[in-house]
Amino acid sequence: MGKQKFYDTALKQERAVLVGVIRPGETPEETKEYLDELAFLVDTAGGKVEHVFTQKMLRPERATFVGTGKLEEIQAYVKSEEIDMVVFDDELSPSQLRNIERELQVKILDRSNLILDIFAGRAQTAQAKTQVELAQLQYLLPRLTRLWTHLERQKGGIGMRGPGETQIESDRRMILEKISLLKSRLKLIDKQNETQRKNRTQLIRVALVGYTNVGKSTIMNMLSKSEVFAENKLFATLDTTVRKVVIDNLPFLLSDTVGFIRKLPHHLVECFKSTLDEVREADILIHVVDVSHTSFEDQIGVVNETLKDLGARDKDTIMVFNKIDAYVSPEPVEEGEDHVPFTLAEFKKSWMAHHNAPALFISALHKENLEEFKQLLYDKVVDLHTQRYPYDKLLY
Ligand SMILES: Nc1nc2c(ncn2[C@@H]2O[C@H](COP(=O)(O)OP(=O)(O)OP(=O)(O)O)[C@@H](O)[C@H]2O)c(=O)[nH]1
Ligand SMILES: [Mg+2]
Repeated sequence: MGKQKFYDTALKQERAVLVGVIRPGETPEETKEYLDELAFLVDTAGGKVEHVFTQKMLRPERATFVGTGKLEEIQAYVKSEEIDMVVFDDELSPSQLRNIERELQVKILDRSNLILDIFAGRAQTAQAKTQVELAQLQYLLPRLTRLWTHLERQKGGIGMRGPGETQIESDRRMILEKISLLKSRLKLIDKQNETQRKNRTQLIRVALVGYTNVGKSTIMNMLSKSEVFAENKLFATLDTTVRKVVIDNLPFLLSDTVGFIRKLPHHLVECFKSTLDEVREADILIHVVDVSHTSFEDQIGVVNETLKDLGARDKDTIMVFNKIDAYVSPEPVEEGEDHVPFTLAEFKKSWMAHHNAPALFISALHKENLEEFKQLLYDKVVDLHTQRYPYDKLLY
């Protein structure tokens, strides 16, 4: 697997601080999880997290997201430590963004535009590029005024209002035109893809789904001997890849798609719906879980919710608990002992094995228990294939 240089490391690495609000009822572990994930996103985007600010609040402040005192604290830190950007864990409203930017005088990002930025850097095909650009413009549109207030401040207020508004208006018109252009381009691409999919006859379609970074592409590569880009960064995969896989003379189609994440920006989900057609139209889903991740249970929940959004929740599903090599038990088995890795037998006895769907425990990286996985997949595909094409010679 070739490692791809994603961002130009010759550029100075941007120094970031994170800001999160702790809501009532949230445990310290949950808060840590959320902010660790945000830090991983910053890392994926090429930045370096220097500090994390949190504030306990019932709900974020309407004007500045965090309270005035906290904002002053952040401001002092940003100044003294020469911070380049401040990243908020939730989507900021256009006015929050404007107010915070005025106070802090550095680049302000929220979770949504951080994810959009990563997506923009990852997109390879025309389809993904168009989808990301569309989502970015839709994100930008209500926030246009912010750009203009900068100029206003520099040039002084009186007499600027008129030309200012005109400028915003023409920018907005340009963006709206671009949005409709991108939408029609996407429609065309969708049509082409649909025709392509229709042409794939008589093959059962299996889709790998799961949270980002759980090992979907690694499994795809292992099963199909292909070379899909996989690495320990979020959203390594944006474009859907479909491969013909053969197990014991039985061919079927396997697709690898974009990973899901908590609080995925709404526009992005909308724009990526067509990429996710493979999931929506699949016969069988392989729901991959990174069992070594401390919040893998939450991740399963996020994936199930996203599948529900896509209308794909009720499909035949195989749960694959991956990365068993990296799993350590949450509690010491015996007093005084350290956390120990689970054995395969222990996994099979755990609650995970008694999920509603058939469950499997593997390590894609160490090629552990793959035979059982292949066998289960094979059985499922044969079942469906015989139901659907009872007279097909292929299987006899
Ligand atoms: N320890 C361990 N690491 C694994 C295993 N399978 C995959 N990984 C690693 O997990 C990281 C993510 O793997 P990918 O296959 O890129 O994950 P993905 O689900 O395709 O991720 P996105 O495309 O970003 O959503 C890589 O660094 C893999 O080497 C495993 O069984 N054990
Ligand atoms: Mg991937």
